Amino acid sequence: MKPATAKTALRVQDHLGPGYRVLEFEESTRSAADAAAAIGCPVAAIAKSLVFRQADGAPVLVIASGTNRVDEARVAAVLGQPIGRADADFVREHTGYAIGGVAPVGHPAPIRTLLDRDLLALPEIWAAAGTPNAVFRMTPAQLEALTGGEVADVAKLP
Ligand code: 5CA
Repeated sequence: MKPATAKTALRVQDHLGPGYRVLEFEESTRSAADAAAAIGCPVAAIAKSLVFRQADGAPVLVIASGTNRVDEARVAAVLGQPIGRADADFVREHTGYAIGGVAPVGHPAPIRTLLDRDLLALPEIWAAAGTPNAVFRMTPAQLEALTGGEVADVAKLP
């Protein structure tokens, strides 16, 4: 583990400023399970960034706890319109990042963002920072401030 060196991760570090530290791992942090294993944190503390496409074509970023599955019907209810999963090109076009590295900041244009209510109860969380082996740590309050996201009930019920 070392400070960020990849160009995209350094760009995320610039967006975040000196109050945050983007870390790069030798191991993959591409999935929530990978990231939790590399960091040594609970999978629930990984903030998964999932991009959906609204019926009107606009992107929506849902940031969910690593142990939750996103319930598309609940997301659609919040948005007031149906959604579908984004493909890799749509994700890159609207976030500037590849799947597995989608950071909650630094998108080419602002994206409506929903924050999984379950993340708010945790002392600290980790999110991707631009590449599939870069992450950074924040509190849930910091995630809210960084994204301007709306706290919502988006998780599939068990
Ligand atoms: N770096 C880790 C955690 S810090 C990370 O980015 N995890 S993630 O969960 O936010 O991003 C991977 C997510 O991308 C997966 O949860 C999955 O929902 C989504 N995904 C994976 N493959 C595809 C695909 N082919 N098309 C659309 N979404 C995908």
